[in-house]
Amino acid sequence: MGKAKFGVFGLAVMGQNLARNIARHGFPVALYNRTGSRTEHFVQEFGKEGDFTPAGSPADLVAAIEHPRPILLMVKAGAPVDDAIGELLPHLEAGDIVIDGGNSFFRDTQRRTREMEAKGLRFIGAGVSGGEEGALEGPSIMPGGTREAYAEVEPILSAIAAQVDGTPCCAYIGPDGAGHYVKMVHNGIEYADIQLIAESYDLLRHATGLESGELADVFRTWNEGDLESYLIEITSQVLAKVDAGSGRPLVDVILDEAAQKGTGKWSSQSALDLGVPTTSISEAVFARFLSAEKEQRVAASRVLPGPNGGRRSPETIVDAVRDALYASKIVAYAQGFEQLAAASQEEGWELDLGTLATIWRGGCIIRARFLNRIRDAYAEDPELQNLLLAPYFVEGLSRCQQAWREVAALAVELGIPTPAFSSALAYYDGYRRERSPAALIQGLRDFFGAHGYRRIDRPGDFHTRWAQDGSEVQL
Ligand code: NBP
Repeated sequence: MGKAKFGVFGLAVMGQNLARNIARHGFPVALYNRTGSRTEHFVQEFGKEGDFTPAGSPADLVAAIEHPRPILLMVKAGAPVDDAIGELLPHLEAGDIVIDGGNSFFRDTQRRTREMEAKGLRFIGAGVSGGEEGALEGPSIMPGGTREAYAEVEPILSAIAAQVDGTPCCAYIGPDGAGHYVKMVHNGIEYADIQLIAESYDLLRHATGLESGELADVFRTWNEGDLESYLIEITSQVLAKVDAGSGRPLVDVILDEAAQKGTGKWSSQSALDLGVPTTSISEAVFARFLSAEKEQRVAASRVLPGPNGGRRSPETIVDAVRDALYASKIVAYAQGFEQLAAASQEEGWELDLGTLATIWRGGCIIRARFLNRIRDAYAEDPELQNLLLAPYFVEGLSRCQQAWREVAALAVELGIPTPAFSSALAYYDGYRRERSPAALIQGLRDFFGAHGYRRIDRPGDFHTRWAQDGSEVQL
């Protein structure tokens, strides 16, 4: 038997399914996992699906693969990635390519790239989206590294990726940490998308009294229009699910504390560093934090008053909530893409935003009809500053903005928190504002801190002696 063409290190859910996907496409795969029983279990369960070579040690894994060796790491992000690289290093040879397919922090990827290249090895930081099912059936893959290293693994990555209209959902992203950065912002957008869906559900549930099964039908209908997407589709499925034990909708017996693994938080932290207002993503992260304060919320619910209820008929608000969701979603994506453009500029990555929209159309969690429109918007105007300004989205926002306002006002009136809807609307109104109140902010900063200000009628920096004679000095 010949040597394997590819190695997979780490056989938890993602590694297993990617290994099976690669083998199903005809590439012989060598396998290794720190805990050997996982490898044995894999071979028993799936060994017949393809040409697999199980390895009992990192040395055996390396020996089983044809040089130059592409080895995919699918281990927990953080220290385990460094541990895995450390175990492989003594056995690797110049030219071998280690691909980190986990959700690694992009700064770690930049460091690992430097360390590996200093040893004559090549490193690809690849974001992989699509969860368990995507890994097996076709994920969206976002590889960052050198172009020549990518060219060597491209045939395998493109083959196993999801395909939309004959185009693989995998493309070269940029140098070093670019792939993991893009995956991080993808996840940030996913947080915002999910939060907006949760707010739509909450508002409809409490304002109209519709039951989960009825709301499942609402989302199913929404999935036939502009909102068509994987997340809307599975929302309808989650809402329709009845708990076998209690007979109640499953969503009603799930504890209302949202967990997170960190990519949304990283995305917000990076946006703050870059000075990009990704309010929708940050509100989504904060909303998860607030949800996790369950005990406090239960206590506060008995003390802090809210408004006096009030119901609306579904006929009056279902379409309005759909429009508010669509408009807010446009803002969330516009903010995410603005962050990607800013990071690209800062890091010198030369990200192609249209390509990102293209490879997110399939395989990944935020896959949606909408991404075709984002791809088209960048194709029509590669210099587009903000997606809100693309003609297609201007039309959508114009159509939805009135309902959006009514929904935000209704949420306030009924005391239903909609931080993502409301902040997206505030961003929209702030962005389309020719003159903002920042003039007063500058005046205040100059008053208490002599920080200076610029004028609209003359060039230069100025300071006013506010507390003295009120005279102006040019700085
Ligand atoms: P996990 O993130 O749960 O990691 C488990 C794997 O890491 C096991 O193979 C485990 O080996 C290995 N590992 C650990 Br933990 N510490 C190690 C160490 N010090 N040295 C070597 N191996 C070590 O697996 P996953 O859910 O399959 O995810 C893999 C990566 O893909 C993660 O970065 C994750 O964030 C990312 N990702 C996950 C999803 C998803 O839907 N789950 C989607 C997209 C991306 P062991 O068996 O010996 O403990």
